[in-house]
Amino acid sequence: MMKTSDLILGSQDALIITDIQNDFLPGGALPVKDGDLIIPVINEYAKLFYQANAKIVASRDWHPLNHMSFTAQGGPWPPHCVKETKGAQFSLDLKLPEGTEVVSKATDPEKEAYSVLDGTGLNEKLKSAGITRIFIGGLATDYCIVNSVLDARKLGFDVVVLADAIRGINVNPGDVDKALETMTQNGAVMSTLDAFPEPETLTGVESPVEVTGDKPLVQHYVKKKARMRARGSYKQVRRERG
Ligand code: VGL
Ligand code: ZN
Repeated sequence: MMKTSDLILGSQDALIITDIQNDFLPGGALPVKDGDLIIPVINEYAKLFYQANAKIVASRDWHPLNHMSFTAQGGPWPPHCVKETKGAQFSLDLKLPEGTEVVSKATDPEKEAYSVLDGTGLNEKLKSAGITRIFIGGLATDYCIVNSVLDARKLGFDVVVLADAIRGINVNPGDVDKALETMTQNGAVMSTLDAFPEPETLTGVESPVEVTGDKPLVQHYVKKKARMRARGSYKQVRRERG
């Protein structure tokens, strides 16, 4: 676990939220047990990182209908996260701040890609934004998370795994424990929300304003004046349709 003093966030940090999509949640095509329980925790992290002017990335598994990972093509998984379907949409409970970068992965029918850094262009984007440290949470520990963490370490990022914001599949018992061990052995460190320094006091918290149709779902949080930036209040990104 990390010391609080090492967890002061800034613009060199990125939060990567992986695959909080309907199909990976209870009721979905490939549900991760208790996957929904991490969503409120991830929302808290998103607020914290937004206030710190850190970069926020949300990945989505985004498969073509004939993806090689599906059983019909001889793969291990039932069809899931087929692009532009309801199952591939982010959970409505996930509150993504305005400015969140959405990254689609495993879009090539011929190739599995669990890592958010595999063929997505994200490495280049993070590097050119001056990001040196990534914090990662989401689904699933034993696939997306572990593979993303290993890639991130190879690419030279410091990596913090948000241990209270991940859940795994455990196709074989012990897969999640093995993934955690692999990540730490490769230099990732674990942390939890309570280890982070207190966030700035919010001066004007309002309820989210939900708008149907093509308008964004907006969350207004006014940052403290001293930390105000041009982009202004906390807003939730618009969701993809379809
Ligand atoms: C994933 C199973 C199937 C993941 C993707 O990214 O964690 N897991 N497809
Ligand atoms: Zn997949």
